[in-house]
Amino acid sequence: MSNEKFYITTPIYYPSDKLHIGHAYCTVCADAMARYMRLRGFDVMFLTGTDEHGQKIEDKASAAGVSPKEFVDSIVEGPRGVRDLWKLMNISNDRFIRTTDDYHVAAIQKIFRKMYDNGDIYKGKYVGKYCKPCESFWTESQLVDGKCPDCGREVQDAEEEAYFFRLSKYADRIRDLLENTDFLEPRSRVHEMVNNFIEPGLEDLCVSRTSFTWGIPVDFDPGHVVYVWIDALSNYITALGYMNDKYDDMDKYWPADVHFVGKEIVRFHSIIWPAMLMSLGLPLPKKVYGHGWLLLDGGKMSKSKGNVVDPYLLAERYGVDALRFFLLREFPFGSDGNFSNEALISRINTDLANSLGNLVSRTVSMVIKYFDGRLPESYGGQEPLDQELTGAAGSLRGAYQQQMDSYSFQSALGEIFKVIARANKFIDETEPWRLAKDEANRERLARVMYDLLETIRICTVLLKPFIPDSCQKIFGQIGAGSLTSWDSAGEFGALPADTAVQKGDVIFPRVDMEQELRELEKLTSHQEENNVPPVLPEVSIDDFAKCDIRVCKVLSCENVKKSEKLLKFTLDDGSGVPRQILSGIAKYYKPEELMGKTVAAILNLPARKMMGLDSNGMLLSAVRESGGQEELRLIMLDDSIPAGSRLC
Ligand code: ME8
Repeated sequence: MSNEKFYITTPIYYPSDKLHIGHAYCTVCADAMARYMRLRGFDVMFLTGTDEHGQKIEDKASAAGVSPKEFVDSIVEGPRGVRDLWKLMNISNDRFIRTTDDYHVAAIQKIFRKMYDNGDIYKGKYVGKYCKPCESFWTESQLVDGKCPDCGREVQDAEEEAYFFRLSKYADRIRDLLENTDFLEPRSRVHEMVNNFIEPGLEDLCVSRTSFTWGIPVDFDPGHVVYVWIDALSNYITALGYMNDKYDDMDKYWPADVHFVGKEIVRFHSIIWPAMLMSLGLPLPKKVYGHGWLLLDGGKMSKSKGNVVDPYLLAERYGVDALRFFLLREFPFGSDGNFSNEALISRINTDLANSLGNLVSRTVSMVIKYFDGRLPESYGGQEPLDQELTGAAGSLRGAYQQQMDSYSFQSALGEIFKVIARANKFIDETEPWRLAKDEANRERLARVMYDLLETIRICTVLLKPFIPDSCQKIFGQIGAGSLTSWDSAGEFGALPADTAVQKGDVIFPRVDMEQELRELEKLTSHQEENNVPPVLPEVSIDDFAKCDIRVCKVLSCENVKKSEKLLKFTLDDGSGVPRQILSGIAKYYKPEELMGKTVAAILNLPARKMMGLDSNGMLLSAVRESGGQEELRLIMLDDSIPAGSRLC
């Protein structure tokens, strides 16, 4: 057993929407890696979590009519939220960080101050462009065709007093790190970083905002909140106890052995993150691995395109291990891959049901049939055919380790399935059913069965990081007992001679491709139609009763000058004094359509100023996203209800 440590992280997910299969991809890969290192005897720390601040969340929460914290709570902790998804996918993370956790918030304030005190953060003026969906600042020269270089969307002008991080100071060290070490993999990503970001000259980075409040306040200048990427990247150290007392694992686990990240956030992890660590005087992570994307019909899966694939649906239908296996077996980790239901079902059928499942069930059935479930103690010697199989199984661990150590999950599985294919062929070649006809072949038959069971055992030990639950079932069926360790997979012949097997359920049922494709089609379109956000955490009836929601009549409605969004309403709320409310619904209604209508408004919200005008309350509307578009309708009530009536 080694006591060496291994610290692995996933990106922390942005809980602006429910996670999709693309998000599950990286976490499943990281989980396989963490389990593999544990199998090897390493002391593993596997961290994942959620990145919960920023303007996008603030906007989404306000559209949903809840506070940002309530909004993120519902997606992180709520039913079918982030935590539930990781539980479902059998993710074995040791720690889960939320950037709204108190210890993280306090640590970020200290980290910011430390970089300010050492002169790496200074106050200046930000003039540039901002991409709201990516929460990224860009200079004019970094834009591609005037648009965000990451996502290709429109950017907006931004100018304000802000704090800056002296990224430029670290340009040479970062270039050296990228070009002369194997810090960033795959290597193709190095050229991308150097050509696109280092060559044009690294500029200082704007690291605070004043235009919204949902972030961690700079404690010595509270109008500013810390730029969300400074907050998010630091999770990798705050979750170990850096600048906080919640944990005390920095010495033990830092630096990270590997950060797994999607390719679009490699820039943050391979340029900004090492520069921050240099500024803090901390060692750098050993590696950043930028994996590819799961594509759907050739494009990135994203909620705004309305083309996401729901991992719940697939895991519940085919089993968690089948889904995990597909993600790890089908796509090379460093490149993009196209997701399709056909590919998923075909993998389940060929590799799991036909190759592995069949090998296990045929072998176990034969041991039961020919030896009443228990092998004898003495066998005949090995023949060349046996040696071919046992040689392949005996050397599998080495080939597998080489692939796993370079994060080539697909190839590691490829090595295992070569041996499984060899074992299935071995059954056809040795024809145990013919051997069984003659008592004189009993020792030969026992040898064949033993070779098969032992091959299955070795393959199953090495499959544990990928399909852990199924492996336990296979171990149970082949009578592996406690012989499931890494050491036991290094040599052929560890299984005791008189091993006993047990018939069990079919581990990987075959899937009817045609029928399933039809079903999935139906289910997915049904899901799209019902694309409703999660239910928020409960509130008490007393809290609800504090909301004063009234029936109002629209006395007048007009556009607000210079605003594309706002309509100005004058309402009869039954009090006899006209009430003015501004509402951002100009995109959905023409003012004349709303004259005289009976609507609902919450009256006891704090007054707000918008475009210099007072707004005293909020009109209630129904909001829904469909195909990436937001649809909104005002709540209209029966005209016979008098103004001023309370809704309860
Ligand atoms: O980027 N295929 O969060 P996020 C593969 N909060 N990976 C995909 C994918 C797809 N179709 N779609 C998304 C963030 N991902 C930040 C991280 S870390 C300090 C902060 C991956 O929820 C994506 O590449 O937008 C990224 O690595 C991860 O999901 C989280 O994305």
